[in-house]
Amino acid sequence: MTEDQLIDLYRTVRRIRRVEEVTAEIYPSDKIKSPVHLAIGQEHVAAAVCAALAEGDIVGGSYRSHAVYLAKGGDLAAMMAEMYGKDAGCCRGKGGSMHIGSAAVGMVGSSAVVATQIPVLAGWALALKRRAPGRLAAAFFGDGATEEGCFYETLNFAALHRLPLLLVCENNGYAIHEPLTRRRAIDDLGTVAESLGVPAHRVADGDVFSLARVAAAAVARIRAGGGPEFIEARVYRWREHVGPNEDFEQGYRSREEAAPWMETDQLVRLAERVDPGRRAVIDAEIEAEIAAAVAFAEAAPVPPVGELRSDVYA
Ligand SMILES: Cc1ncc(C[n+]2csc(CCOP(=O)(O)OP(=O)(O)O)c2C)c(N)n1
Ligand SMILES: [Mg+2]
Repeated sequence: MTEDQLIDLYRTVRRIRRVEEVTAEIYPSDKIKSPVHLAIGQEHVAAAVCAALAEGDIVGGSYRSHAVYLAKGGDLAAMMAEMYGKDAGCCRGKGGSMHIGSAAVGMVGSSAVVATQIPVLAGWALALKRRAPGRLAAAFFGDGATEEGCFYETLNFAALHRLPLLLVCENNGYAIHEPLTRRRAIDDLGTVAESLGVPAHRVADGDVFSLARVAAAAVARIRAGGGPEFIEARVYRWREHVGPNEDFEQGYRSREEAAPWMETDQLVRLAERVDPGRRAVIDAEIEAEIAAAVAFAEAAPVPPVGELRSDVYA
């Protein structure tokens, strides 16, 4: 990784972390008009993967997609306005946190229906294969998504047709409150992908540098026509499934279980490698950008009533 790539990656992860921490602070005020699923603790996956992507590549994710949107270059003020339900939001205030997207940066959208982004991104991969060889689509999803039928159907189809599709599984070990160990007999999700003909790579400790390396290599092979690949990044969700708080008192998981993941915070590991002076400048720029985005969202008007039925298909 070059010095510039390291600094970019630090900036991206730090920016996402701080955006979500500020989102969590604002949330109790009820100014944010949709539920928030925070990626705090696992935001480096989207950052490391998107660092390997180009502008013309397409991404999409689940309801937990602030990181994907921001890492792909999505406008922060438009995302904040979206969460506030404002007309200036990236989806005109009609999607909210769970359904962010931006055609301008190739983020086709996020779906709250578990795993449904996977076939949608495969459709994009098919279109790109036919119309824009060399470009690819990347689907971001959780471990729970690998239990849905459309996951298997899509991987089979993608492998058969050698689609330029990168499958990124953010395995945080839980689907809401249910641990992976109570849902599957095996915990190596890559073997599931491989059984369908999709080469798989596992980053078992979620290490951001390994992830960046694995993602860059997979992206290069996919661009060259090698067909779909699957990356399983083992990570940990620091906050509750949905909402701004910690949830270690709820009884389904413990702070002790979280501790090793927090001790190896990938943001800190990145920060340690960046010159402190340089870091201070970046951090200040991020804080200023976030403050401006929040002010923008607060001041922006809600959509006019006449807009109620526009862009609504059913
Ligand atoms: C098809 C479908 N079934 C169930 C739900 C309810 N649900 C919402 S989030 C979730 C857990 C998904 O877990 P995972 O894919 O691991 O993602 P994570 O929240 O951990 O990022 C479930 C079951 C849903 N939204 N869609
Ligand atoms: Mg999960």
